[in-house]
Amino acid sequence: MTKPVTLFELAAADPEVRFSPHCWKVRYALAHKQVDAERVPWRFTDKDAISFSGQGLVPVLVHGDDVLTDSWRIANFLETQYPDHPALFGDAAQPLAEFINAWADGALLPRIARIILVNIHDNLADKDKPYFRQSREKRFGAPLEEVASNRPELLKDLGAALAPLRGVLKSRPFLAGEEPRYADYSVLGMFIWARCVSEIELLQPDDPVHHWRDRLLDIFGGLGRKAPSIVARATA
Ligand SMILES: N[C@@H](CCC(=O)N[C@@H](CS)C(=O)NCC(=O)O)C(=O)O
Repeated sequence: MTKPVTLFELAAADPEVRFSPHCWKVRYALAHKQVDAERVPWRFTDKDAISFSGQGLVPVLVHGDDVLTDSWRIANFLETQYPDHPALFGDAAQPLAEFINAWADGALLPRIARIILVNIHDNLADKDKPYFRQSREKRFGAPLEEVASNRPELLKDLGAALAPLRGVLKSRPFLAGEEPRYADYSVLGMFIWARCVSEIELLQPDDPVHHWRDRLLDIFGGLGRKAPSIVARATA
């Protein structure tokens, strides 16, 4: 019997705009595993709604009686729970996917955050704005507008940080090889995050990373490309 699955996802003022990179990793992991989930919008300040998980961050996945937090742990849980569904990690690649996930979180997330912080703020529900401003200004040590002020420099820095990914994608279509797996989704989450809340284009059109992102936006019936966003884009 299939178990009921619920995913709590970070939402902007528009509840359809679900922009968290970590939640997107889980959306892709669920799609890859062919597991349906009820998706519940959650706001930064709705801490009570997920207090049952023992912490205050999303994604939170409720799977039958199990409550899971942290996208990496959720991916591992899904892989174990659904061994007969398409493999998220494949062969012995799980430790490598863990590294990629850590690289995306450590090297890409803070760089992209600096670029889109103000856009995120402006698209939050009003009740979330003071919390976001205060917590992120503390984290980045400056007013949001100041953190994002030198955008050309920040984009250049992001471009340089993407060099390892760019190199790999010159010789294969996906990080995981011929087919996409969790390693790809953990990096893609960062780009969908930006796409949901900002018009800023992070990648040059001729960048192999741009083409890789396009391929991933189109899989699973255009899951990423069709993601509700504050920006009106062609989805075809
Ligand atoms: N390592 C966690 C990170 C989760 C995380 O930082 N989630 C953010 C949304 S992207 C959050 O819930 N933030 C709530 C807050 O800042 O209060 C994961 O991979 O799931």
